[in-house]
Amino acid sequence: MADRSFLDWPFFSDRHRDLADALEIWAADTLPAFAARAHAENTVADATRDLVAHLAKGGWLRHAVPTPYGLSQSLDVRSLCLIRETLARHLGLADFAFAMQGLGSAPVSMFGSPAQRDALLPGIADGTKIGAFALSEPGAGSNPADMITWAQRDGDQYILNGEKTWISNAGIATHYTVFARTGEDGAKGLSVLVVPADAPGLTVAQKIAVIAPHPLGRLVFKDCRVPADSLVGAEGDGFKIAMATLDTFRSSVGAAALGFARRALDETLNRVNERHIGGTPLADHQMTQSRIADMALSIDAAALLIYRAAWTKDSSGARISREAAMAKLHATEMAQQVIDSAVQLHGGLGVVSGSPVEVLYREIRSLRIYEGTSEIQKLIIAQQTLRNHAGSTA
Ligand code: COS
Repeated sequence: MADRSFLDWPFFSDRHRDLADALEIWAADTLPAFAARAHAENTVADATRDLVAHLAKGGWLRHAVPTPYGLSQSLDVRSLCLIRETLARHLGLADFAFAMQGLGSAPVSMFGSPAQRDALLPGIADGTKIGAFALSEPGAGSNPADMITWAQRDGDQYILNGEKTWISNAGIATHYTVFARTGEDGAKGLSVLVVPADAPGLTVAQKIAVIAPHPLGRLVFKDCRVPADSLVGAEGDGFKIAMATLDTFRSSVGAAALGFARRALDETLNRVNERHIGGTPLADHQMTQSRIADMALSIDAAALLIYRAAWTKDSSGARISREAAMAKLHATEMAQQVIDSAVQLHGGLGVVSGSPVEVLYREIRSLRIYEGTSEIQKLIIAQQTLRNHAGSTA
């Protein structure tokens, strides 16, 4: 059982503690049944659909959308993080299914009109609709301002042409929030539209297989027509909507990494107590203890950064680009190292296909890339730090 003492930290209220406790029980009961299907390429899409349905039935997706369809007036980042951390500790694909419902619908949750919210969010919460966030393109990942997918206004419609890639839930989503250019070059010419999966002219051109199976793919838009009222916010708002969405969700990527790292530490603690070398448990060897200390310390440091960022967003509503970037950067990089130590302390068992730490070793890797690479997080932190310094000395 993972260390739960962090729930006593002042970042949380009783409703967060109750949420974490109830989800822990649900996850332990529900998720083991999904493990085999979740880890195989040919069953992962169906497993994700089923996980969305189960998460909805458990009421957990009501944390992924705001009131009146969800539980908080605006997305409660501490709840998002606690849910992602808990699900990731049990099953990476359950975290993925939850996170994509939130991320895929967030532009509508945060910036949509009442009609757009009514049309999409009840279905996201009850699992009858599946969301996806379509930002990256073959030539525009780290810098969305370079994107070239076009949405051309034509009377009461937009016509989309272009390509999106690395799109999570491609092929199983019912709705894509698609970022596209409606105007001038650069960040100010971008907009967001909600595109149903069955819109004529939209195809899933390729499914992409990755080291830890997830539904992922490439979308092609060829004269894809959607009603003009699919536009979220105003033309030109796209870049800001993307940044605001990522501001809310980046800490939660750190939280998923934290869940993976906590699971790796748990598995390792069991292993080093069971395994004896020269008649003494591995746990009694000082070199083991040195690794355990590093793992425990870096997990707590990451948790502090994540819940600091989440609490700051929830309590002030302000931008948390720097705090979220720190949380994501530190948590994902530390989790990679913690999991590597877990594999090392498991010895040969750590590299057996399908063993828990071997699965974690593959699961963690993409988190250092998606929703902004570690290098991008460093740029955000540095830019903000330099800006703050300039502001304080001006
Ligand atoms: N909320 C609202 N507006 C925001 C914002 C936020 N959280 N963050 C930035 N903006 C606004 C800024 O105020 C600025 O507006 P003005 O031009 O009106 O002043 C505009 O957006 C541009 O901001 P900034 O100059 O800080 O952006 P940069 O071009 O420097 O951004 C980074 C560069 C690297 C931060 C950005 O491109 C980024 O986050 N890239 C990674 C994208 C990513 O995660 N890709 C993965 C795909 S998702 S899986």
